[in-house]
Amino acid sequence: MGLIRQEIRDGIGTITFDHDAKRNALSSALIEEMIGAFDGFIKQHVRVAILRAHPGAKVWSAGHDVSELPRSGRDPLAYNDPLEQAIRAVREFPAPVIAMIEGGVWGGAVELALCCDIPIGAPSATFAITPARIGVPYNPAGILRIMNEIDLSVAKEMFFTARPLGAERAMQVGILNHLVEADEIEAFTFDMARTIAELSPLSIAVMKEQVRLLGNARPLSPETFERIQGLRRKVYDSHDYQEGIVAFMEKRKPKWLGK
Ligand code: YXS
Repeated sequence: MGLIRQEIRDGIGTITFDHDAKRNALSSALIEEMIGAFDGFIKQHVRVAILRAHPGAKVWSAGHDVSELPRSGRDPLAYNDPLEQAIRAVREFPAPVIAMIEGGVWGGAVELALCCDIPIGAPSATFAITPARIGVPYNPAGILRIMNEIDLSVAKEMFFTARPLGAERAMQVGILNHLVEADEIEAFTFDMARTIAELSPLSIAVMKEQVRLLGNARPLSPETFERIQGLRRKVYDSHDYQEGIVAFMEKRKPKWLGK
């Protein structure tokens, strides 16, 4: 069953999340289809990609598929986790990726949206970073990427409250480049895509890769790396990590013990 729909027209590649039954949760199957679509866009020399949900969607994506979060003892957001692979696919795609956002964006899907090059939202767009809801220790690469995209104090508020941020606030804090009425967002997005598609693809591809490489340029001593890994292991070996996932699956509030 297709979990995404994809289309190429006039050098513009569109990927539409198509798994409303699971609120477009970023399962490994959906991510595999998404990465396959990006690979196809590269072969077809697509000039710009658009990542979206259905028109009028209540949920753009519910984030990582909680049922696929590894149980105890393993890093829940390791380098080869499907969500990390999806984020790398967007960041390394050799053309701009526009996130056209209607509806709620949850958990790791916020990072996916932020890693797109040009986020455009409708008034229905909301953004909630939710590891604290699930008991997951977000990964260092993801934290750094979010720190690079929004003010540190706003990022901390989002991590520590797990509360959704509305579209207006998302505009104020730099999560969105544009806030466009729902009945205009498609025309607005495709107009921008057409503008990009008419410009030099090589120049744009190299500028995008330079921004990615320069954005990653923060030295991390082995000691700091080991300290971070130790902190993370403490969480994903904990009771609370298990409890967060089980509570979600049982549709009840988690009982956190802080250990
Ligand atoms: O009960 P059924 O089988 O119909 O399935 C339900 C939900 O279980 C399922 N679903 C998900 N399944 C796996 N992973 C998810 N993230 C997920 N979200 C939803 O979809 C079916 C319909 O869900 P339901 O009834 O709750 O829909 P709704 O319209 O009432 O509410 C939509 C949401 C998005 C507000 C609600 O589903 C929700 O709060 N979902 C969880 C959002 C979330 O906390 N995501 C973070 C996932 S963990 C993650 O991304 C990172 C690891 S981290 O946490 O570190 O950021």
